[in-house]
Amino acid sequence: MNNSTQHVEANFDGLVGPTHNYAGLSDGNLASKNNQTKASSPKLAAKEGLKKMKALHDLGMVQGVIAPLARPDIGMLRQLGFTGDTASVLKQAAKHSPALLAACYSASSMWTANAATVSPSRDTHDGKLHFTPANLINKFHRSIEHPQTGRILKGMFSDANHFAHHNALPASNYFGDEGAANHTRFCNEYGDHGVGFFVFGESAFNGAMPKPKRFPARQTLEASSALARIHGLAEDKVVFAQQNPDVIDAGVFHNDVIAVGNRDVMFCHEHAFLNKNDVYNNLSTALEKPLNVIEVPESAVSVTDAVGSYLFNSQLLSLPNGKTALVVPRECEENPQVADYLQTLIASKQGIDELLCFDLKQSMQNGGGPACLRLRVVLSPDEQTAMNQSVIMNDSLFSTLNQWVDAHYRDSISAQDLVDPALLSESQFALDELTQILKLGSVYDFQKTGA
Ligand code: SUG
Repeated sequence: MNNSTQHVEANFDGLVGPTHNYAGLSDGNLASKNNQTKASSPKLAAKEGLKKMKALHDLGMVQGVIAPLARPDIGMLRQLGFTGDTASVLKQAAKHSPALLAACYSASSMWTANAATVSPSRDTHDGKLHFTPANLINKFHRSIEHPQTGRILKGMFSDANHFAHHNALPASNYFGDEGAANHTRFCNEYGDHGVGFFVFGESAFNGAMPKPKRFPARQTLEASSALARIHGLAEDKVVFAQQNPDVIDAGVFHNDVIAVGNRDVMFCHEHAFLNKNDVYNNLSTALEKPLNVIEVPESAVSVTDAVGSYLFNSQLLSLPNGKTALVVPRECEENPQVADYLQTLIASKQGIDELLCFDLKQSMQNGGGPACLRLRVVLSPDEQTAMNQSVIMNDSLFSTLNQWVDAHYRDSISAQDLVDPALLSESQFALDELTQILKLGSVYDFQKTGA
């Protein structure tokens, strides 16, 4: 039996894929819409992400890598009626539906906060660490992620004595599930029994509950409830809360754009939740101690500035030196209100001791900040030993992955490049090599993806 203080929270970041591009695919995600016509740089994007991973590893955190999905999804394009050889499939899709081609090319799996909901073994009925890949049903380009995501997670956490993998929830709007972006775990020590905090945007079955009017609510109460049941969480250790529909309409498409939690701290905007006082009280009751809520008032940082800077899409980390760090994107330093607020926050010693700032512009331009890029997994020492060691960041993996990116990634991709069959073969070649670097086994079904 492992001691509760020996458990760690590991961050598994999505490695940006070789087809990273901007296509305006996410209604309700303002950055995605605003950068729709920009050229992307897959090489820069992957390197920005790798730098963040390496920096966290250097600080003594357990940091892992999640492989990107194989894109384009030629199998899906064929399923949708495009025929012939691969080049012909790409050409027909580009002619008849550029949006569909872009959707099947999206490197959106990089935002691994949406990969799955994860419940640590200490919280589950059978003492195993549970994973449910998110169905991401609200956006077509994301709804096609979960089968491959599930295979990759199994390639990383394969030991059935320790790890339990579930199928994604049914592919219906009733069960819209966005994974860890709408789920946070609070606890005392990571190895103590924690509280599962599930935040939904609307109820699919109860039409009387409030809903956003302008943009979609991606997570339903019904999905969140099913996840808590499937993972076998104790009822008194689960709290459900509804996102404020007005903030969804202001561009907060996931809860992790307006709130972040770690251990017994929640850093959030005052307008994040409906019935916020009940939410805070319920969390404290389930936690069996007062939750430290660091609530940012609209007068200090408006919801608009929070969405523009991604202040709350930060990582709240317990560093091995005992300090708590907030990992923010560079955009927070560039916004004067947010930068001022952050200085006050650190000086006020409310539970966040230092700031770490990263340039993640390539991901930010598609609406993905530091917190979107990582999936948190609390691991006991035994689970750390049992998992695939080749996905854990260290100096050697950092240098191998940088060389791999240099060898295979393009400097730039625009919409017209998506029809180029060479981009597909370059991506397939790169990912084939990656499965060997990360010892993942055959997680990509290239035949089905048509490469
Ligand atoms: O689902 N963007 C992603 C961003 C996900 C951010 N994740 C979290 N908040 N956890 C999304 O909206 C844009 C793709 C494009 O437009 O090319 C996109 O999918």
